[in-house]
Amino acid sequence: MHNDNQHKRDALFAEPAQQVADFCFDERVVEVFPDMISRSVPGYQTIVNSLTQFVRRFAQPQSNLYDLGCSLGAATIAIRQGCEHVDGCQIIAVDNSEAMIKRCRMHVDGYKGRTPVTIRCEDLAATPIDNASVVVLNFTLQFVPPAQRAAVIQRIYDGMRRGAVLLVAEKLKHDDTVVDELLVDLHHDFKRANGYSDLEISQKRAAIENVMRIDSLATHFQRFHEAGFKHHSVWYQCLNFAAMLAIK
Ligand code: GEK
Repeated sequence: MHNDNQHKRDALFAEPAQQVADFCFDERVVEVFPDMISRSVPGYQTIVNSLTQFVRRFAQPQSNLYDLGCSLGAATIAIRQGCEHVDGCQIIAVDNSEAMIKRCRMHVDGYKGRTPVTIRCEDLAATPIDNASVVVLNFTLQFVPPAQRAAVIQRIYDGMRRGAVLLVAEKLKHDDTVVDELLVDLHHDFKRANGYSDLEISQKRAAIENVMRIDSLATHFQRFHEAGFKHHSVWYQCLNFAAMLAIK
């Protein structure tokens, strides 16, 4: 993203806290979000850039494209770049953080594009999905309460056209504890190499633990299968972060 935000460094967990509060997507997070996500999520930029390629292949004329949990609109902008030559597309981007949505509107307006984009502040579980050719959940499903996830995926499936794609990127847990501990450790090394201190890493971990509940790959695949998707796969993985696709 090319704006001033990019240069605001995330230091939200740099000072020792008496008690670490649960993480939430408020104004303070919005301020540093692009820096936070790129220094914390291995492969994030590769995944966002690749969305354009997927959209080029899957966007159908006169269809809707959804970015659910859009934050500041990085994926929305990538989606828009992919469908500019497809007639009659419409993008719907939603996030339930008012602070994110306000800044997202500014970001998306800063880019030219002929595809109309509707940006709404709402819970994605309530977003009507209809006539969709592409649906993106880029690191969002992990914040939806686990008990709601199957229903969310089912509603998405029901609102998709035949041949449409669902693109889901998530942090993963591994049932094999040796592998899980190794990948968690390597992820912390990745964060350290990107300038986060041990204190920042441990306080962020404490802040996020009640808010972000991660699934295993087997759980994601089972959910896709049960919703009715004909095909699913991982198309990219870096450490314990993976991008998956599911085709109706
Ligand atoms: C990107 N996709 O840059 N309904 C709507 N939004 C939600 C919900 C919900 N129920 N729960 C959480 N969110 C983006 C990155 S960030 C990932 C997505 C991260 C929103 C939340 O407000 C936040 O903006 C986003 O999901 C998750 O490609 O911070 O690790």
